[in-house]
Amino acid sequence: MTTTTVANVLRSDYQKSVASYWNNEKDPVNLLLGDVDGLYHHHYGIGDYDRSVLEGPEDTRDDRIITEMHRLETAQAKILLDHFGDISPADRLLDAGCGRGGTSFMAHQRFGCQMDGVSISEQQVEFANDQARQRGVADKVRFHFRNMLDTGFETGSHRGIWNNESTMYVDLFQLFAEFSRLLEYGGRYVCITGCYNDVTGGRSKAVSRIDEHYICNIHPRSDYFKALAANNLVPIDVIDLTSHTIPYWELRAKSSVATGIEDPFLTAYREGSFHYLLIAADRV
Ligand code: GPP
Ligand code: MG
Repeated sequence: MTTTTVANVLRSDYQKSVASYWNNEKDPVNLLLGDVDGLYHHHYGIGDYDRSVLEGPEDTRDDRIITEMHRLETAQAKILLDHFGDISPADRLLDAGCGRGGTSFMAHQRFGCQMDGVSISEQQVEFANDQARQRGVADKVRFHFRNMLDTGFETGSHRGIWNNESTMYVDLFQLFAEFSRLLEYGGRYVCITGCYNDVTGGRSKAVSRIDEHYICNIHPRSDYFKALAANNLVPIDVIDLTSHTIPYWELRAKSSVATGIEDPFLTAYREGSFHYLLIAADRV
């Protein structure tokens, strides 16, 4: 890919509608949390929250809740990055569906590696590149307006790739075919995702409400493993994070930045129709 124009990045009306959603997204649930320390995330949190944030002086309570939610979201990204093992400054990593870049900056800080992030939202790419300039890392951390199904990067160019809650926008077979092409032999793929439970049956009502809210298409758990196997990606770790993300949603439901999607997440997780899963796989 030599030029990135709207026409060759956004290939379908569906992709255009997803791009439009993210180009217009300015929700305090993401911006106020990002303002805490300048890492802007588009994913959820992991771990228990400090119950004391719900007590104490009322005038500072909401700020303390927001800071605590942000801490849990950063902990989630840390767990994702923990699964890359040793990454050196010479290695190149790809953040597929990078949002405003939070996880990419954490990876660069930790590994000193070269980072590429791709998003089909021009606003997110611009925001993330501004952040890279402000942080003085724009020579090493670059965000591109590109489609993760067809990135235009060279074959075998990346040591690791992740999706932090972005796989529900794409066909997994197409996605993993592209990642299989991009990863060097022995390269690592990691994703954290919400997927529905094959065992309880099809998409539950709560899962459908999540799909509708984000204009996404949550996949069944089984699809991940079929699509990985079809593309020479061999799982090494599969971790069910469901019980670890429920506290985040409970806290978020009590915060001033709740968006209304908290109940469907809590219902879906508690009824067992939906899992919060981490998958790590190696390219063979
Ligand atoms: C958005 O994060 C995440 C998604 C659109 C993926 C859906 C995730 C699943 C696990 C199904 P965000 O931080 O932008 O969302 P919000 O604005 O609700 O915080
Ligand atoms: Mg968020």
